[in-house]
Amino acid sequence: MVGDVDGDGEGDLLMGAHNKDSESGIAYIALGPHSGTTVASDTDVALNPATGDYLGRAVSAAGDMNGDGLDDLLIGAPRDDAGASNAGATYLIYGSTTITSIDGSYADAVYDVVIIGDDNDIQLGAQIEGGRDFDNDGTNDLLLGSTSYGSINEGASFFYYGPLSGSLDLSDADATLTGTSSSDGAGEHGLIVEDIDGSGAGALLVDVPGADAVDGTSAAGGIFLIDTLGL
Ligand SMILES: [Ca+2]
Ligand SMILES: [Ca+2]
Ligand SMILES: [Ca+2]
Ligand SMILES: [Ca+2]
Repeated sequence: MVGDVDGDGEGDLLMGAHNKDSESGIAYIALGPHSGTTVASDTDVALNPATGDYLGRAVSAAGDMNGDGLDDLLIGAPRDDAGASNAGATYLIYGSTTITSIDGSYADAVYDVVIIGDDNDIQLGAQIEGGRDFDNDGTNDLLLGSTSYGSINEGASFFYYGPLSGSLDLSDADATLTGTSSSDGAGEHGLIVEDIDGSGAGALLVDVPGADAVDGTSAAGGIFLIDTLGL
């Protein structure tokens, strides 16, 4: 569920099918109310990929990022080539009472904000966490992960404070959390924990499956909690 995207008071669904059409992928929006069985052909909006983009590998609720009262959508296309070959892209699409008007469009033609990867094969958009407010300022924030980022595939997570606008890349991230050794895979999963006590800072949980343990065990894996970004 991604909240109410079209403002009718009913919860809506966002789904990705990244293997469709030889791994080009597709993303579906199914507007509520929901009952019984809905098949892909019944959805209200289907967004098309560029060839081979792996569209919909990750999708996430964004919450209301632009303050218009409608919930917004995050869709990943990790093999998009806008920044570099298979560098990937993450699209933010604002909710709209006329969201069905984009049915059949290409995702890269209808996004409101895009974050693009800028190095070959880092596949930005394979891990997306949105819809939560890290710093309790009333606007949700965004955490993206790339397990193959870096010269030794150490991986990284990229954190952005909302609101977002325009075309962004990795250099626009407000914080970058990188792995330290080969094949750490930092960024495989990430979670934003909201600032529930009003201290001004929540926490980030970043999964680093290849991290070495403190006792020296190689690639034991670990979940890292980051509660200050030093910003
Ligand atoms: Ca709705
Ligand atoms: Ca909105
Ligand atoms: Ca590609
Ligand atoms: Ca925030």
